[in-house]
Amino acid sequence: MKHEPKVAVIMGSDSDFPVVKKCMLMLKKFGISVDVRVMSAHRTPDAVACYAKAAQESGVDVIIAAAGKAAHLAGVLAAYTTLPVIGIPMKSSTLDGLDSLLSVVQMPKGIPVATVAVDGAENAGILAVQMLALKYEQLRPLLAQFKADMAAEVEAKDQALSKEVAAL
Ligand code: RP5
Repeated sequence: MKHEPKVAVIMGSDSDFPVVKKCMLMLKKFGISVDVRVMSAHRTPDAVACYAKAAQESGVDVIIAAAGKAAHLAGVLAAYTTLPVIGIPMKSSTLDGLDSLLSVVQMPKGIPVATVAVDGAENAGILAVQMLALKYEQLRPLLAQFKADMAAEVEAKDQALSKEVAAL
């Protein structure tokens, strides 16, 4: 059976899903198969450990983990696997996500977590696709097109604004 690119997107709580959904949609845009799960480093630690240990064997290439507050999910997953782990620090209700950001990014040496911005769900998806493109060549032109589309959008906005300014 031909191996297809696969990403695990794990969140600490279903309350994270409205933000995490943007990551999932980004991955789907590139045709990536996504395993979306709720698991908590604190509330279901055994499930997190089991998932991380089995991930590579079950065809997962990259793990994305979103969590808020004392956000240990990405770090704990990374402790149990050699797959690359991308962490999304969630904007929390009390400290605006600074707590989550520091918990995800400040990993001790030896266990890295590639951390995106607070609530940076889309970038987590894009970064995962860029990692996958090292192995799955068919993703490379799609990433190039994605960048070209973004540039065209900015150029269109620049032209529209120039017209608006000229008319003042
Ligand atoms: C974290 O605590 C979750 O990732 C979430 O961001 C935060 C709040 O979780 P709930 O209390 O809404 O379940 O573990």
